[in-house]
Amino acid sequence: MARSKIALIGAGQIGGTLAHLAALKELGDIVLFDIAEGTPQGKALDLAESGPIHGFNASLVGANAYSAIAGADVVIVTAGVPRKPGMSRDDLLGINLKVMEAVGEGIRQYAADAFVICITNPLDAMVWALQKSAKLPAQKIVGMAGVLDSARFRHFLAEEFKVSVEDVTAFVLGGHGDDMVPSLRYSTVAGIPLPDLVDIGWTTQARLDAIVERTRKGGGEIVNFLKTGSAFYAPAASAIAMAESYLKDKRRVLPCAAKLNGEYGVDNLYVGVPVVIGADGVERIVEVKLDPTERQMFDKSVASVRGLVEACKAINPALA
Ligand code: A3D
Repeated sequence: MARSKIALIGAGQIGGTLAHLAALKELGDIVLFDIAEGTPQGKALDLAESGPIHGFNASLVGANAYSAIAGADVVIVTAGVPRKPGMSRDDLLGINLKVMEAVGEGIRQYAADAFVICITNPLDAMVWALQKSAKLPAQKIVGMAGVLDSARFRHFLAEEFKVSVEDVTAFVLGGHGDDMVPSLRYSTVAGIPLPDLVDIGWTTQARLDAIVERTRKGGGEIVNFLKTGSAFYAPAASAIAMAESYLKDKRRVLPCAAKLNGEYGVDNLYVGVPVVIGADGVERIVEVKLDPTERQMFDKSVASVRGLVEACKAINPALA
């Protein structure tokens, strides 16, 4: 059986980490693409030279031409600019929209059968624009945000309860912004919902509220530390989990930005919801019942995603 091919569009902080993880996990052969000359080539060679030490079998090449991604099974897109302190994800919209148009054209031409994972911010609007410009079916293109947001939530909860992260599950809905919706009643420790843990005195509602707030601002917390860029280790790990579920037909249930067509009462918009990822891409959108408070928060989050998509359409009416 031929090895899978993984194309990484953008060879920056996340792109390099994606290449490293994909090689360590032997997910397939890897192409790093970037417009910056030398960066993808240098990172690919450096990583390939770590192969004999780790003992992984994967070829790594760097490229500045889209033809190098031809026939890719998975494409992960991080091309664009990240946030600096004081910037919101939305401040990136104009610059990264142009990047998505160029990347979409490259994918359409050379990797139209790939499963595409977008990471570029502002995520929910950029994945929408990328689907439009790449002209891919909605089940073959998703945005990575929920896996990362729920991992942050799980990490904070595990610290709060002093239990293993393995036993904490977390559920996050909505757009990847400060108004994302981390759900307490669908998040658990070994199956015990968080409100029940308040009832048995493991924590308090006020402490959970503070954790929810920290989760919402989790990206900004790291930007403020790093000053010159944004998070990259956990974002890369998140996208690799999604790619692995597709390549190995694992059918994992992961929160992703998926195109909604009526689910959750939303039409024609990419929003974070739980989905099943298998060999056909997004095989199912999981639609849970929201209580009135969750519904209100979800609607607010959807409204801000819709605002960003409208801003994209205003910049480039051809995408509408
Ligand atoms: P960075 O290290 O700057 O890498 C971006 C790379 O994109 C650079 O190497 C650029 O040369 C390259 N690039 C720019 N324009 C193009 C183009 N037209 N074609 C190909 N490559 C291009 O950034 P990063 O890796 O830290 O972050 C990448 C993106 O991910 C940013 O938009 C971040 O905001 C976003 N991000 C999203 C999340 C989510 O959870 C959704 C988390 C963290 C970062």
